[in-house]
Amino acid sequence: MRKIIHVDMDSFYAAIEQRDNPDLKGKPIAVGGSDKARGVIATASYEARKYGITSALATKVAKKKCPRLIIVPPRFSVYKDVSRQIKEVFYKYTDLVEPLSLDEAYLDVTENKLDMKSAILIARRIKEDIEKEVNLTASAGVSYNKFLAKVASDYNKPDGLTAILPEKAQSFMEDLPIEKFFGIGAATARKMHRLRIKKGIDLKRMSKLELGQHFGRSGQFYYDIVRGIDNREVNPDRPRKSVSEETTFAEDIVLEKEILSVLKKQCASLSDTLKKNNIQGKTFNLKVRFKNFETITRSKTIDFYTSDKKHIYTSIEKLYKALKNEREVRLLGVGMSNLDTELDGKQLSLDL
Ligand code: DCP
Ligand code: MG
Repeated sequence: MRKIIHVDMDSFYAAIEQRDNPDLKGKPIAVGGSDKARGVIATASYEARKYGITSALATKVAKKKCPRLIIVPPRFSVYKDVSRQIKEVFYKYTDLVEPLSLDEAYLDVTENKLDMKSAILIARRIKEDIEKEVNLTASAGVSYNKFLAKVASDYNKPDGLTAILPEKAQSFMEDLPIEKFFGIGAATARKMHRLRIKKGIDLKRMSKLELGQHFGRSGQFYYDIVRGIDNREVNPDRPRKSVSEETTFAEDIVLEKEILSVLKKQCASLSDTLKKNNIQGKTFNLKVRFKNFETITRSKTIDFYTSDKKHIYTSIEKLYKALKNEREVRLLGVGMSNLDTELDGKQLSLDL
């Protein structure tokens, strides 16, 4: 099961304007074009949202809803800089980062650079790092797929942190009002209301066929997501630097035969992942953690790229044997770095 985090900054453009101009703090403001130039609102501060000011609303209409609304012209280069800074925070934890816009991204932290087990803890750290780095708040959602993580980040905005655990996903989705489903826009929500679909549970009562008849191909998507099914992968926007597999044992192991058999399985699985993603590598990495948590790593670089499981295992086996280890082992990991990332996703697989 994967661990996915979705991070979304709170009232992004407006929060930056309030951060940089103390006069705007605590006030209803909106970033956008002026009413005289037929402008529209890009986003509004949470103080302004109470008056019904939302993205894409005509500034003229917004001013009517809230006469003391302060309109601030956008400063896109500043927003881009902040966006770069928050991405650097994400990359501290994983290279599997898929930005959706300047202010939000999916992260796959199933394996992460800090070896942290709890995705909720990572999400909390990311929120703290962002606050420290750029002095703004973000909301985060944690779950086992993209859809649920996205719904979760939106659930308790601003400054929220919501996790949807696997055992809670069904009831969470059943209770969720359908307009809160990411991907169901206002028009679809109205159509669903006409069909008496108000919450996830109503959607769940519809068969795949019925949903298909009413909503076409999207119907199939709705059928899956209301059941917490979403197999989309996090597509990183920059090439991966390494791929790895690791296992922590319930009970420490010491027999070389047993250790080598685990490493062999890990190499096979690593080779599968590499092939599936069309990646090859030149550097093999072995990681061993002992009973006392002491961790060592060993690597070997060869002069050609490979994803072949025999090549990988031969090197890993040599690296392990060279340790002449006699201590109890609690974790084993194998990985490849120095990747031929030119291939990453760009070339068709040659599986025949
Ligand atoms: N944006 C825009 N026009 C839109 C929607 C958004 O220009 N129709 C811009 C302004 C937002 C930014 O993109 O600040 C991020 O969009 P979000 O949907 O994440 O909205 P906010 O971050 O502003 O608010 P929230 O706290 O709801 O995420
Ligand atoms: Mg946002």
